[in-house]
Amino acid sequence: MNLSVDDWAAKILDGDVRAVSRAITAIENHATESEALLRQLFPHTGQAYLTGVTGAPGTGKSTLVDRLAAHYRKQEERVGIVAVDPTSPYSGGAILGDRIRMQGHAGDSGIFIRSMATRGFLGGLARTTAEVVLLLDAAGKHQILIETVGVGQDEIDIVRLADCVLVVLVPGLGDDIQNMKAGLMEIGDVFVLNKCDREGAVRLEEQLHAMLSLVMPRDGWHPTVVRTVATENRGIDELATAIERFRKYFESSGQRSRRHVEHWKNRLVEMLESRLLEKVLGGKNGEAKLQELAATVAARKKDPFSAVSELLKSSGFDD
Ligand SMILES: Nc1nc2c(ncn2[C@@H]2O[C@H](COP(=O)(O)OP(=O)(O)O)[C@@H](O)[C@H]2O)c(=O)[nH]1
Ligand SMILES: [Mg+2]
Repeated sequence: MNLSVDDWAAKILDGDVRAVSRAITAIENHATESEALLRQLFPHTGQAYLTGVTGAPGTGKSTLVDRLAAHYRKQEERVGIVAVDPTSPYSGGAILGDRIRMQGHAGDSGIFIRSMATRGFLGGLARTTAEVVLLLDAAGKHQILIETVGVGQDEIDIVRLADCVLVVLVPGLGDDIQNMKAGLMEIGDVFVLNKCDREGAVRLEEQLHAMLSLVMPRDGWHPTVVRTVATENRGIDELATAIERFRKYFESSGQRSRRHVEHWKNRLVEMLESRLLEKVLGGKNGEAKLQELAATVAARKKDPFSAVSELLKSSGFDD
């Protein structure tokens, strides 16, 4: 396929699967045309509703996403799924597992599923994911589901880009709320207690409510708690309703647009950072230059302040 950026963008706006897939690859490879594409597509974005799904590995995020997707498809909503998982099994064997599980949707052109490769440095994953989400938005997906393991800051940054954040918990396995990452507690708009077919669901729910009562309601919203058994499709309608309620609340209270401004503020800073880094340390000698300067500083032959000034000056910035 040898398309001009204009034709490529037009195909994406049409929801053409191959054009979308190619664009994701371009984004992942940091290819120059991805920026040109996203510039053209940007005015057509902002329509999709983004739901982030996070929680420890094995809590059933993929299963939930799959069931939610099926729920939305029944309502004729087009769905995009972006699965991010920094652990290696996901980008190897588990991708296959996901594909198999998602096979129920094979042949349904209203659903697009992509597992993200976790490569790149300097927080590249959050950026890549955000760009892929823009792309799916432009391609006409109504609902975009973003799955990520809730382990680190990067993952938290990823779900932050969502309009609604689901935090998935499961009973048992010593998986006490007390051990839960504080960061996760703060970002959940809806808490999903999955695997409620297991023992300990009631105890977990009690713990969660106790914990939530201590957390200040964020933007006037008290997080909803929904019980599910994803494998049996139980609680999925209730979950979709909870997401919808949150959406209505957020849209009517003006919080959604405030969240979007906050999001773009962070993104602009990130983009600026990465552009500056690219200017200063990009290119094929960047890594070597950094290594050499770092060694000089570590050996106390130069102070770090002078090292940074030197880098800035060498890239044409006045210090
Ligand atoms: N018993 C039970 N198992 C579930 C439930 N939801 C998912 N599972 C299983 O838990 C395992 C991990 O699910 P997966 O969706 O891959 O979790 P993820 O790592 O969070 O994406 C799989 O074997 C699922 O079949 C549930 O509600 N009950
Ligand atoms: Mg998964």
